[in-house]
Amino acid sequence: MTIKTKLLKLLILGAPASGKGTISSRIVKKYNVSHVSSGDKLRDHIEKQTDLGKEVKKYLNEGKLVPDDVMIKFMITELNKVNNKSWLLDGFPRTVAQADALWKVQPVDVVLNLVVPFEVIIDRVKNRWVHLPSGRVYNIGFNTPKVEGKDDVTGEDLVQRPDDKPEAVRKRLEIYESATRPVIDYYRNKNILKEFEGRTSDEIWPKVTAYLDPILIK
Ligand code: G5P
Ligand code: MG
Repeated sequence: MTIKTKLLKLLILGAPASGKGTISSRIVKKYNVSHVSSGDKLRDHIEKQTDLGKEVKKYLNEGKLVPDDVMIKFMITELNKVNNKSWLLDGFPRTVAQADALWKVQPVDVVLNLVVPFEVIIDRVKNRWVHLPSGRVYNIGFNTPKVEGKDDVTGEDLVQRPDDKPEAVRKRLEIYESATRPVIDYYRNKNILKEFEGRTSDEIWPKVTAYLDPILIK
């Protein structure tokens, strides 16, 4: 049974590896919204070796942010492709300049912020495996793939992300603190921010549904 939902613009924030992708896929399944993940889309361009992929590859590999002008143009185009469906944006905006640009064209309705301790995050990235074409993500011991190194749905190879190397993870956490933390305040000041704390996605998920059910279900 699909749940009838209102058309809304949702956003999920959180540090690298805080579980944005994991919680997003559960939201997509339960509420039938479109997941628009900037990181997944960029990795897909890199994999397909498009012009954009070639331009952004070094930023992703080193854990640095892709310049605002490139990201804003790319993500606003991607959002405009979603028709007549609620969307859930993940990974964008990551700077106040991006948040401002988005607000001017697509003001979001609801912002979820995942708050997970940094020591938990560092542990997770070591065990993360991804299926690049779909963005499906696994973690050994949490959601272990049925066959080691293979995607559950397609049976294709899983890979580790180059930016999950310890040095790149450190860089991503540093950038998160300096550039992305102000984005949380940006939405707090607009009174549309809701924070969810926990050490695991299973602990966070019931809190998310308790909050979203009354907002999203008709
Ligand atoms: P991304 O792709 O947006 P990040 O760094 O923000 O990358 P990431 O790493 O994708 O975020 P996540 O989505 O928050 O993490 O987390 P996840 O993948 O769901 O979970 C992390 C791991 O933990 C997984 O293996 C998952 O299975 C596991 N896990 C989840 N919950 C649990 C649990 O409860 N227990 C356990 N044990 N495991 C669990 O951005 C990547 C790069 O793209 C560029 C930048 O270069 C960026 O570094 N980029 C941008 N640049 C500029 N502006 C933007 N807007 C950009 N967007 C992307
Ligand atoms: Mg992600």
